[in-house]
Amino acid sequence: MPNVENVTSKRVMVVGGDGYCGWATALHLSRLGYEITIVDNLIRRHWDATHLLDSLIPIAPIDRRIAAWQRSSGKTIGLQLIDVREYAPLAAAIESFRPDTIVHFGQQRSAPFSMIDREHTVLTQVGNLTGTLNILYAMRDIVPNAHLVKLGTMGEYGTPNIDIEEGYIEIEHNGRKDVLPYPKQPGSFYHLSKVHDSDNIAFASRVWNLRATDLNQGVVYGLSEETAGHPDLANRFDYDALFGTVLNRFCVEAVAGHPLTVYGAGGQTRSFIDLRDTVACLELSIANPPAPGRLQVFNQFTEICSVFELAERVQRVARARGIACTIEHRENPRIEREAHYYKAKNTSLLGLGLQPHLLDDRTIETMLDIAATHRGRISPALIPPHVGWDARAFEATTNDESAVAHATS
Ligand code: NAD
Ligand code: USQ
Repeated sequence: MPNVENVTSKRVMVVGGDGYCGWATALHLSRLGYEITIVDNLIRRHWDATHLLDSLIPIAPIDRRIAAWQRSSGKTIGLQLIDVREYAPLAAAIESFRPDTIVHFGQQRSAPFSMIDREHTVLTQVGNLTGTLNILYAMRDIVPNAHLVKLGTMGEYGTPNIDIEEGYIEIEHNGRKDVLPYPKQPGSFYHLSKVHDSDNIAFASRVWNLRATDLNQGVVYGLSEETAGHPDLANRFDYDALFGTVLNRFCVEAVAGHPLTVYGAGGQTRSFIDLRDTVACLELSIANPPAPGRLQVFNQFTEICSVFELAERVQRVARARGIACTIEHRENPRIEREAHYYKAKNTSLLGLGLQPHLLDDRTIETMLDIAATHRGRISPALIPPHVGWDARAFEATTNDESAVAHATS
């Protein structure tokens, strides 16, 4: 456990601190003794309402969450209801709080949401890039020694037929060598927004001598410890087809008696991380800022697994608990490789001391228990995917019942 007295960063601004990763991180850092201010415009709650979605676990309004944390921990968390796409309020918040670290989770983070239509693509890319650019300018002009810890994503790399390095790769070309940014081939307009962000942050770090860390995080699952103490501290748990991530979805589907929705063949291989490790990675990244001028990149995941293997693991654990559980290969709404090479490096955070919570049966059981506890809130209508990467082709196939795939036991 790091002692906050020994690290230079004490004031941390958590942008997106009302969200899944952000709320868990804010509480974790607050418990460790960091002074925390959350910046959030609560737009994710608005998007949920607009798309008729709801977190499986009910979440309290942000002011009640913060009050509950103060009662249970004795610690205060500041709150600024600010949209980081607006420069003036963001600059004022940074001027008054003067953070040592700005952790940036505050973006539109769903790949399917970004592929709904032109408006959602523009909203995702313009919104995500604008927020990051505003933060970079505010750092340059107000807190040039602060450290930006920015959430990127493993999906920035795509699925190349060579090993994935951490941000940079040494290339020899025509007899000369250089260490260059790793090539990016992301799979959605959302993932592309993270690639553009990475380039913008690398450039700003270089020309303005800023300190920044890009955390290329894998798919997150589960819950962290600090949110367990009181219902008002509870974290969101998304299982719907827009924002739900794959393992959270499979666990809810198993409990709901819905076949596990493997898209296509299921050979899509991805990197994964438990939310308990996400908060630990944030703690380690904050404590280990880079020298100014060069973007530091960490791959933030603990294991690699195909979607079908994941479904089989959930099915095995569910069946052992007496839950009848089937796996369904659905028409894939995404355009992505369903069988491919995948090997990615994640040694930096392990080298800094990360002790991973690997996905074991106990963790899956805990997630099935969460789903069972909130069974009455599961809406089966939220499970089937309804956004396709090629909308016209996807609508044509999903309207044809015979094309929606078969169940396997
Ligand atoms: P989330 O949707 O639960 O939370 C995002 C939060 O940011 C919300 O509270 C939202 O209101 C806020 N926000 C969005 N736009 C904002 C703006 N313009 N101004 C202020 N606040 C804004 O998302 P999450 O799952 O917690 O993800 C957090 C970050 O981590 C995202 O950047 C995401 O890309 C990245 N990430 C998430 C995962 C995952 O599996 N959840 C995996 C890899 C990377
Ligand atoms: N998938 C299924 N069935 C489902 C849901 C998903 O087979 O019911 C498949 C998808 O086709 C995909 C994989 O599972 O191949 C992962 O999908 P996901 O929705 O869990 O994750 P993704 O869209 O990549 O996005 C999530 C977060 C995003 C984050 C990303 C990390 O929403 O914010 O950036 O995970 S990563 O994938 O490493 O880029």
